[in-house]
Amino acid sequence: MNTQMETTFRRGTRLTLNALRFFPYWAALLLIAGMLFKLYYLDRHLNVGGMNHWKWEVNLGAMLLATCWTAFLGPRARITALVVVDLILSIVIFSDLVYFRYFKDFISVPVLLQAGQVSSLEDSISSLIIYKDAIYFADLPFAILIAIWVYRRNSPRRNPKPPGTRRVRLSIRLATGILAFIIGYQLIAIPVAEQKRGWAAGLFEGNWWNIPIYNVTGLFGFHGYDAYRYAKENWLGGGLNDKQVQEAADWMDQRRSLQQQAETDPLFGAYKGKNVLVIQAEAFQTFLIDRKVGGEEITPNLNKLIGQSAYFPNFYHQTANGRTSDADFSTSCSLHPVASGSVFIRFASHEFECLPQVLKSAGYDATVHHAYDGSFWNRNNMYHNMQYDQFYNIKDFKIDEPLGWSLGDKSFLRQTVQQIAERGKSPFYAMAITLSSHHPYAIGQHELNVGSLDGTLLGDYVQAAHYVDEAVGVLIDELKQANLWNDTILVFYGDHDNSINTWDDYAKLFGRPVTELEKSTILKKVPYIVHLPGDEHAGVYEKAVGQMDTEPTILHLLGISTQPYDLMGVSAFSSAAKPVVFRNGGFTDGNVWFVPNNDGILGHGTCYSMKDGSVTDLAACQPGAKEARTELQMSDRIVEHDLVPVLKDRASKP
Ligand code: GP9
Ligand code: MN
Repeated sequence: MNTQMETTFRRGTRLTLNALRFFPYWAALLLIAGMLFKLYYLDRHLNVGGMNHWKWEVNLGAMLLATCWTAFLGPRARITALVVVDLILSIVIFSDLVYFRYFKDFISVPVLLQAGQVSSLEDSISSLIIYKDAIYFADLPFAILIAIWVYRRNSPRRNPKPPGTRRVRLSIRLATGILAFIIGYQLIAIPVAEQKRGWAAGLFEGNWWNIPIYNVTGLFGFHGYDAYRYAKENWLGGGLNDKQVQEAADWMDQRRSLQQQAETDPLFGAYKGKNVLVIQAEAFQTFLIDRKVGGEEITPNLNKLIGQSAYFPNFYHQTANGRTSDADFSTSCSLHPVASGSVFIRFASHEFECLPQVLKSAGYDATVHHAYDGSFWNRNNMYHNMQYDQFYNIKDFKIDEPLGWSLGDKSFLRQTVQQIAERGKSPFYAMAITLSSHHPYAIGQHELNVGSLDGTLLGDYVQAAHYVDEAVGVLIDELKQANLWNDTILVFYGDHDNSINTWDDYAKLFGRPVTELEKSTILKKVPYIVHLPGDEHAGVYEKAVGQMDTEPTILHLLGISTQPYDLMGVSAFSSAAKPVVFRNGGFTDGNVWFVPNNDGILGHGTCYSMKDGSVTDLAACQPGAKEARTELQMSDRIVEHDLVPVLKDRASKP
């Protein structure tokens, strides 16, 4: 019986192997099947809209395109190529996944251009990987074993010629490769064209967000499109036509008239000639303010400062995946960051009208201080372009308090005040960018009793924020000692969220569950504190404002008109209202809060009433959502196509 079974098994194996020789593309099919599973698994994990019914087709199409060329190769070269394709695509999926966990976006070509920064993110990266991710590489050992087996079977020594003459074999390879290419191309082109006729109309022109693009094209399709987009922008002359430039000019004129209202406000110019010190605090969020943990205030110094300042509890960050550099760009230059990568890296040579440049023309000394490598986020080049008089970077600081990524914020802020005082220039504009509270926040600070949050990311974050608050206390003391406190406008804001969305932990910290609306607002709210000399105009200002309103706010206080410039923000102190627009197309005007759906269709978004947090009729959000898209599009035109000098030129002509 046993021998009979063995004979049957052997015969079966021989037949299968012979069949495989007649159809030598089975390995490619195995790879395609494995990769489709990985893409499906990834999609479920990302949870950004689920598999729409076209996604299987576009993913299959992408895989046919990725493998069709291997049909032209002989058996050994083909199997090697397939293993390499498997490895590369698995790395692409895995890298996108890790990147997505932190940035909620995919890696694009501009992001790759800033990849030199990855070594600094090592601690963060390891905290973003989980053991289940091994699944993306689980097939590779088998792929290598199969490759060894194919190699052996096709060794010249054994020389088992595949069936058919050489000419027939070559024709079959050619026909298979071309057919796979045509089918693959159509499997992508037809669904994309179909969706562009429907909900995705304008998506590829607007480019406001990468997630809906992924939802149309699948992951590999997104990367293909992104490479094309980059090539078009940089090498294929994707310039704007006259009508598009005119639209941007008209839009800016409208915004300028809104800004002009601030100039009739009694506060306009009330602090003319005063110094300005702006503190951009790393990942510092509003929910920390006035909150206690273990009976102690997390931010006692900031709470005290708020009592003596103008405080904006409805201030929002407007960053995308350029993180710190995006916050810096939109506050300093009053435009939106770009949807992919960072303006600091992609467009550092373009012309903008940022605070240092504008204030220098009003006689200010302008410096920027950040205790980290000067090339990170391409700061050396961008700050030069922004016309700062000096950039104090890691080389200019004494590392007398090593903490986290570099120097602790206490020493950093102390030395920053010393640097300003040593320059002895007046008036001055200085910007200081803190770093101690950077993800993953484990800087060994344990002053607070965070209870059950001990050892969690949120627990470490709260401890780090408490340390930053102490550093603010040090800063205020130093400013007072240097006799600068009474002549300086101090602005403090957070650069972006902390990338923590473990809502159960937040519920523990708040002592109550987190509402759906809060899950969205918490991640966007960063504190905004403007301390004016003599504690003047202290109070809570409820107006909804965003980072890009900072430059006009400071110009307002100093009495410098925004009219000659192309800025998108409006002073936070002005009663002129405009919505705060987020990079993903969401917005708030203080009354409603719009969260776009991952498919990008306006009608699929969620509209919240901010009064009671309830979901309200989408009609209340739709006009604002359309305007938000236009605002993003106009900003992109100005930033990406270097329109500032063009608009200036037009304005100067009668
Ligand atoms: C490093 C700091 C961190 O210089 O700006 O940047 P981030 O990772 O928050 O964008
Ligand atoms: Mn940051």
